[in-house]
Amino acid sequence: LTLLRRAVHAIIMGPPGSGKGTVSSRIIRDFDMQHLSSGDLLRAEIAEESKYRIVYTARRAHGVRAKQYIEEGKLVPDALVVELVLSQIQKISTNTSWLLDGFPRTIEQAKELSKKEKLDCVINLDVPFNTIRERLSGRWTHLSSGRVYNDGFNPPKVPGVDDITGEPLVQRNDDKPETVQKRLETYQLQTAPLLDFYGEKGLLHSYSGTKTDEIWPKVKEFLNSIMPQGNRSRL
Ligand code: G5P
Ligand code: MG
Repeated sequence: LTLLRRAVHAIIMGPPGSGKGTVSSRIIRDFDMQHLSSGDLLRAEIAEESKYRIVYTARRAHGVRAKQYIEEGKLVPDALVVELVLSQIQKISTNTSWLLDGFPRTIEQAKELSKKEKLDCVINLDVPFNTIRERLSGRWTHLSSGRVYNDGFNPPKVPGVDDITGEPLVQRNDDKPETVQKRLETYQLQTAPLLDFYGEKGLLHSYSGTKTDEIWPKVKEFLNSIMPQGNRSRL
């Protein structure tokens, strides 16, 4: 007898630097979900295209178009991100649960997503902007996996080096203080309205705090309530 489990479709949102990537890595460690981060997808496209230098005209060159917006702390145009993320979701099998990180980020993107997919919940990380400004100056990222570290909070075992692959860590171009400020303004203007949008649909689960270690147990408790035993396929 096979126990049928229903795939869960979740979103994790919050201002830049609120801990979406950090909490997502704990979620996929403990729950059987596939993580899709729109920022990681965009950065992967940029890295791929700059590696080959030549952008084939047949390719859509998402990365080339996205790069400038990201470096200015602006949102990449809806049409580009929607296509990129929805095409990745479609590659995930229908009985696999997924967690979208950083998408949707505008009402328009949320409407496009809702035309294609049913959502179960939206986890919102509500972290004060001052806490965020401090954190992002100390962030180190492993670009190809999206793993993040922080000088004080979760430093890599060897400074400047990813724990798993041994590859070098970098500071993201958009973590400069002036770009962080711009990203926070963009969030306030274009993304914060989604809180009402999902709140009205009864999907929003908000967690406030200044420390991921305090927020995480509450997120985990909530996910346990909708995915008993971590939703592992063999129960
Ligand atoms: P991204 O890549 O989605 P943001 O700006 O939304 O970028 P970001 O910066 O990736 O979000 P995060 O994932 O929320 O932040 O946070 P994180 O990386 O886990 O944690 C931040 C730092 O704090 C890390 O160093 C971590 O170790 C540390 N930390 C975590 N918890 C704690 C704690 O408790 N204490 C301390 N001291 N430190 C802690 O998007 C990038 C760009 O891509 C484009 C946009 O241009 C965007 O600006 N983009 C889109 N454009 C349009 N539409 C979309 N849907 C788009 N998605 C991406
Ligand atoms: Mg992130």
